[in-house]
Amino acid sequence: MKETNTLNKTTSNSTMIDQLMNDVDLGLSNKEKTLPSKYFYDKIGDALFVEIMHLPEYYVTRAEHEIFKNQSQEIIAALKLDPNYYFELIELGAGDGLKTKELLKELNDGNYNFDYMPVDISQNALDSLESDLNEKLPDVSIQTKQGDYFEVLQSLKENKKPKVILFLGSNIGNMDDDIAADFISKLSNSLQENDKVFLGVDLIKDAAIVLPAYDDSQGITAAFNLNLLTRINHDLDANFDLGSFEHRPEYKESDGIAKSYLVSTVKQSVYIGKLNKSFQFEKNEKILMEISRKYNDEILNTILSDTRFKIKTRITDSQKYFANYVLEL
Ligand code: AVJ
Repeated sequence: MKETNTLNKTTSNSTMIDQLMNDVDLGLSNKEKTLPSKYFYDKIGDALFVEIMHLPEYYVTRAEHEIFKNQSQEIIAALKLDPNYYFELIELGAGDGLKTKELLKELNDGNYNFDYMPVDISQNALDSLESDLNEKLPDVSIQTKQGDYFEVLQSLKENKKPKVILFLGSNIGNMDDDIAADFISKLSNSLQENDKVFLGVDLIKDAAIVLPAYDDSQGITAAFNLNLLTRINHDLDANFDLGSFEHRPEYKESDGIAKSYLVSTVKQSVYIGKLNKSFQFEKNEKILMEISRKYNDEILNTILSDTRFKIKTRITDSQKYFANYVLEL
């Protein structure tokens, strides 16, 4: 049975701009300037991220894709799915759904009874995912929802249908540990006893592997970061000079956190029309654009410690670069 629903957008365009205004003002007024990475994903950002996922240096997607391709039966078993029982398969930050499609195909072939509900900040990404799935897996029922992760928590509580939540791609890594713990705790309080979470995280490893993933030789990741300045220029009538900001990622295995900065190469002032405000940049002053946290069992257990979740199992790729954890209440 196929069912589509495009009417349940949670964020209209104007409130998205209002939020962007507010977040940019806050971030650039901070002593250590920062901009929220969730705004990377406009039309150009979505396309650049698809390119990132195919970069030779960006092992993250490939490692998780390998798990979904080679171990989909293990995933289904670990989640204790049963063709006789209905569930909602809800994916937070679905993007292009590349890995999920492997699982959807397996579930479809096995006659599992479910609805697929991808959530994403980008309506554009959801539209392409929906038409792609309608073409490739026409029997899978899909209902898309636009919004950020926190916005979907409320809607999870609204029905008591059995749920499997997919939170893949190390998307959780964009949150610092306190925010991740708060989010996971709220998520656990939105679910019922037998619901499951399938959480994909990038594992802590050598800087020689992690750093190039955020500093590719073709400069796609640099363009991805700079594109947020272009978006702010466009959406908030700002005058960032893209030629005077340089992409600089940092990662130390001892922290386990990759950080992407844009560095102002000159002392300069940037005017943001919609805020009617100027922001001063010293030469070499940095804007923190994104954190990409890497994990191990201990870090994940700390994040889970104040939540109702327990780690049930973990599945890794052949190189042990990436792990998918089953979390249970
Ligand atoms: C989609 C958040 C998992 O942090 O690795 C990739 C985003 N940024 N290259 C990541 C990203 C730069 C990605 N996540």
